[in-house]
Amino acid sequence: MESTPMTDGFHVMVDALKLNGIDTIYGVAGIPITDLLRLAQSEGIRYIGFRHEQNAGNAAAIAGFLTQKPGVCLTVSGPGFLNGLVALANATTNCFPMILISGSSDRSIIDLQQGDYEELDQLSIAKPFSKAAFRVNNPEDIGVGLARSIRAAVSGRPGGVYLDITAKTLGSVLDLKASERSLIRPVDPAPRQIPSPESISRAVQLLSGALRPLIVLGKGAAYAQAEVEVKTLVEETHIPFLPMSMAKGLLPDNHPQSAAAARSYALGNADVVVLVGARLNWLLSHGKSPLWSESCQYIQVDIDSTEMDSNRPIVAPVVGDIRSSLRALLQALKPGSVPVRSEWLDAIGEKKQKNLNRMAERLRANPDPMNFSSALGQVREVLLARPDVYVVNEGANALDFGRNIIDMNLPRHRLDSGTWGIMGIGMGYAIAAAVETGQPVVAIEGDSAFGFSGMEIETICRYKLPVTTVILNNGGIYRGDTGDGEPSPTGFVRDARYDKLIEAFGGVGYHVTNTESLAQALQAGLGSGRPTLINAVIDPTAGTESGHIQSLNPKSALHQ
Ligand code: ADP
Ligand code: TZD
Ligand code: MG
Repeated sequence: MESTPMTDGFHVMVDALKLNGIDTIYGVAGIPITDLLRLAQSEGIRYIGFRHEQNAGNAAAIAGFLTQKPGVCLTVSGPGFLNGLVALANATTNCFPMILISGSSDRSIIDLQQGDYEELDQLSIAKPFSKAAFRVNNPEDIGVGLARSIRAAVSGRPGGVYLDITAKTLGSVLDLKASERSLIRPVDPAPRQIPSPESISRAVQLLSGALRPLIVLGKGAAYAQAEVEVKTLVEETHIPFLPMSMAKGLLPDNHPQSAAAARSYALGNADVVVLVGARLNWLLSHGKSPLWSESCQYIQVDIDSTEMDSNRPIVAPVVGDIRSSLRALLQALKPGSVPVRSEWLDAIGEKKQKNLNRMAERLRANPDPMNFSSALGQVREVLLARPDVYVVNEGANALDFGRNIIDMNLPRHRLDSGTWGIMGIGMGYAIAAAVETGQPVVAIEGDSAFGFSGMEIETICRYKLPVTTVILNNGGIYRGDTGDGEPSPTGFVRDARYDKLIEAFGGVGYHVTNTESLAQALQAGLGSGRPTLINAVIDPTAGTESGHIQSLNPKSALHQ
């Protein structure tokens, strides 16, 4: 008698991933997923193995941001899952589509709390940190589980999805025919969402009465790949624009209508603001004074209707996907329906020039030791000639100075701490940017920020990725210690040689103490395409506590 061809959960999972065009997986191996990773690799899926799940998860999340396809991270059960959870939560917070797939131990043991290897009720734990969470208990349900995860990750407001797959499911056998029938490739998982005509009329009406209009571009517009629509809107209406940090490059930072160098002036004086894929959260002072005028009125373009009125009343909510919404808006705007207010443009232009001159002066100064401006001034010069380079940036001063000093020319080329202001995204984001795009990456890192994911330098060397990490090393969180005695809560080892770390794994390290050698090392790193780490020594007294967000830092009233 002929036997029925059989397969197992491992194979079904790999087939489901392949069917859905998942060509790269980020993760850390172990029970019960090791064989899954081996099989995926042998079936042509690229597997990037990390040293810690949080970094693998961050890589998956930013892959999702870059590609509009959910980035996939695979982790082991219990602690491996928990390590990945911060990245899942960060993806959800930032609206990046990712799927965290974790193996899990035996349900019956977990539910009776009988103490299994890496036992944890993962599904319940993941729920509050994810946009959606599912568990697959049978191999024939893997197809449904992955299809629902993909839809949840990319439809509407994107986010992190948790998919729990039990060890038993992976190991179970099933009929090959049944397995083939069970696979699903979701049709149109992120459908266009056309805004209502009334919402467009309301927006046009508000804009036509504006005296000092402003467009604020957020990373939602970058994710939506709306650069063509954004450019048309900005250039046809002559409205000045302000990019949030990860929206830099949607239009080049040197665009004449950019109000970035006159940020406070533009926000403080605008009377009608169009928010395009940007939330009025802490990064925009919740729309409140003194940054904003009390009388400012908002048009908000967002795919998530519940975002409206979250901080300030939204007079003209436009709920839809950004590309469709901007197209509808452009169609409704007749030539001249937004009057050009030259006084407004001139005032912004004047303020901008003053601030740019001031910055140029700071960038030109060449103090010894280097400070943030002088070091980043060199990085800026080198990168001006390399718009193709992806820039990753985290830290406090290293982040705030980096955002202002480094100009971007292309969309989605700046990846940073984002909505949470989180440390630890650096190496994960850098690795995924290199893997997903094949382009060179420069990671501009505070020395503290780097430490959160620094061990992935080995991963960068192992996969020979074209990543140059520049550590702005001021010897601590915000600043370094200068006295003797017990280390302060913010200080690290003085004169730390981070450049030697990368040498342990065969990469190239530079220790630089002046601007000239910093520029040379960066050129060399970019030119070689080899894993490079530049330890740039910064004056330990150069930074300010909490960088540019000191106002958010409560201080003890009794201490001083
Ligand atoms: P930023 O930090 O740059 O200000 P946010 O992360 O606060 O940006 O805001 C991004 C917004 O973009 C979110 O409210 C999200 O719902 C929205 N968004 C994401 N993708 C789309 C899309 N395709 N169309 C419309 N809105 C989107
Ligand atoms: N932990 C996490 C996960 N995220 C955080 N944001 C912090 C801690 C607190 N924090 C900041 O907000 S910035 C920062 C920490 C620890 C590091 C600042 O030091 P740095 O940058 O060396 O990276 P500068 O250039 O010295 O300011
Ligand atoms: Mg530091």
